Amino acid sequence: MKNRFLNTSAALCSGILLVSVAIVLSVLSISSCKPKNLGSAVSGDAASKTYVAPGHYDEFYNFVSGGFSGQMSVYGLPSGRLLRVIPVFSLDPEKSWGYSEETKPMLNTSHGFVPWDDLHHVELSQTNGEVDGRWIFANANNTPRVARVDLTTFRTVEVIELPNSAGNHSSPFITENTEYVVAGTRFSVPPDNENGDVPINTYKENFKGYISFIAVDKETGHMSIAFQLRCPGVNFDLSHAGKGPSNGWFFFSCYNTEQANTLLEVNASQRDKDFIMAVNWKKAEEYVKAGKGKTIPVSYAHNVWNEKTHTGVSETIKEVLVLDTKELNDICYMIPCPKSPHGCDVDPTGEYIVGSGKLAALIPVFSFTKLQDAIAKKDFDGEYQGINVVKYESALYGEVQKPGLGPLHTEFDANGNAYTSMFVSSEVVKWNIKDLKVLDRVPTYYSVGHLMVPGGDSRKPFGKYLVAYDKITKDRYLPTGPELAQAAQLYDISGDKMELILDYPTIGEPHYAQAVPADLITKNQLKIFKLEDNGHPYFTNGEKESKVVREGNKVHVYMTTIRSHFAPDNIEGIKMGDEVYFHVTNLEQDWDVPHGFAIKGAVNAELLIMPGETTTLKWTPDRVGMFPFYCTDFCSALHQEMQGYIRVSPANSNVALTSSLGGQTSGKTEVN
Ligand code: RUQ
Ligand code: CUA
Repeated sequence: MKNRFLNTSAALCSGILLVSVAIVLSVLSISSCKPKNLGSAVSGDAASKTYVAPGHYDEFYNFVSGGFSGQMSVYGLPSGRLLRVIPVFSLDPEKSWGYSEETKPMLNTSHGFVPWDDLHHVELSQTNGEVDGRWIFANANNTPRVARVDLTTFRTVEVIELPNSAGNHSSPFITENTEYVVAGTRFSVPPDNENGDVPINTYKENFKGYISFIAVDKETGHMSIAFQLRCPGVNFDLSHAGKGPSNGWFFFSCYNTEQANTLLEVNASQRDKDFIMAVNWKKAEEYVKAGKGKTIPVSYAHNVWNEKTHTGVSETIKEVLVLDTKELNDICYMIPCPKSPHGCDVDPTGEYIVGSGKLAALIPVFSFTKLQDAIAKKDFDGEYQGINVVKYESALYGEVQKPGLGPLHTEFDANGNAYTSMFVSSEVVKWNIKDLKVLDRVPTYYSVGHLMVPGGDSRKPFGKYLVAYDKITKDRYLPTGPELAQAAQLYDISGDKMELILDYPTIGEPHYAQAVPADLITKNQLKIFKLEDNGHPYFTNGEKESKVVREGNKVHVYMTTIRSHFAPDNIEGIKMGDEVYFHVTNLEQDWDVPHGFAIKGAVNAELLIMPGETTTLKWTPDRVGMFPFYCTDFCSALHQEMQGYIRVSPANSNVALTSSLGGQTSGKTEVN
């Protein structure tokens, strides 16, 4: 049985090898694809290192992208226990995200309601280059958006759409005081205000790559697009901000500098070197101040969660400020980087920039100091689309030789070491940043993508653990049909040698992840919403105020919920053709006492209402009859008693609109 799985895995691995990197691989052994000693990979004391006793807390929160699930999940480390799934660019029936009337606007875009996306990267906010536990940002790849999740509530509180973009992959990465979140487009396309109805093979003339600089308000976290850079039409893949001495710069990996528009697999792998684009964003800011930007008409959605009204508000923004990097050509410089770079990572000192060429047999490390010297001396090797190309050797600090196959991403510890994932050879390689010597390598199971060290892309990594996020798991778990669980693998990196200590399955396909010491988050947790602060327009301040109000064919139910009943719990006089809005206020003021609300036949999911909050479910009855509703969250010993009835009559009936609780008319009934 086991062998059969392993054989499939080997076949699959070599399939990947043959298709994507045949050229590089012909000289190298392909046997490294299948790790050999499965049995000996985990040592005896691994369990004690990951054991978090019942009733005890994990040391870190680990935020993990869900890839095509559009969600973010939260795990504890080192236990690997799943704590929560946060809907970001997705519907979530569990939390009524995207189903309640209040949350729908959060998923609005210029294309309308888009309740799905492909979430690849998460990035924690930083202060002085250190993770501060305030917010976590996430990207939507497909319909380009950036979201902000508030870590006091673990809720998505803002989503901004990106104009002039497609495939928002190089996103969202932040500067060291969270001044900006940046987002680079993966697909270059004709800009929104230019004619997009052009032959695809006019790529070279008509397609452009845009990078967005989203300003983040220090106090509130509110995002706004400060400016965009109009760049050559390449594919931007990943990025990271400079830090310390390189603060003020941003680095983006680019591929398809061939500007192919078909069969990129071959056509975008022609050049020996693509680029890392170095962006001087402080310079860009100066140009903005000096009025060098052009305001371009566009249309994009900006959705903000209002904490007072417990409601998302979507507004459409109609223009964006653009700086043209061809005209203002001291904003950007191209650094040649071998073979279709993917990851682009900056070490904790801010001096070293690591480019990971997917098809390269080495890892180049660039020096920020050398880059600055080269720029000052105009040590250029011509131009690329109007942008100066710095000579490779002039910016290069050195190369890590023979690191492994298919380098993708690099994270750092606090002791001057780097860890690079090797997709093709399925391993993590540890190397020293100063002397570029490989120090250790461990297998992953299998085909590792991103890596995560807590604080590993900040100025202050916490080290201790490394998590590898694997694309393929094959024989690691009990099989679950054609699709197997994706996985995270936890390594202890506190010693010289990396040691695998835990495997745990993940939700969706994990890409980037970040972790933060638990106390940075726990100290700020919001436990309830205060009733006295509730500014929802349909807030019901106590059972006495519960009521039903008819406005034409719309019926608003001002409902409250508290252990263990709804007020009102009997409603009559609803008619066919009515639209019923249940505005449910949870009157509880205790931590962890949500109530649910569900009604038979509702196409919407249930509601899950937090203490002190008001949430709305829209329901259109489709037949005459009796409709029970009930609480879906097991809230007390009498949870099963938490229920009610709604009577629906024919459109022409003259049953009066009434609502009651315990036989008493509940509040008033208004017919407007
Ligand atoms: S990606 S596995 Cu971040 Cu979309 Cu590299
Ligand atoms: Cu409220 Cu169950």
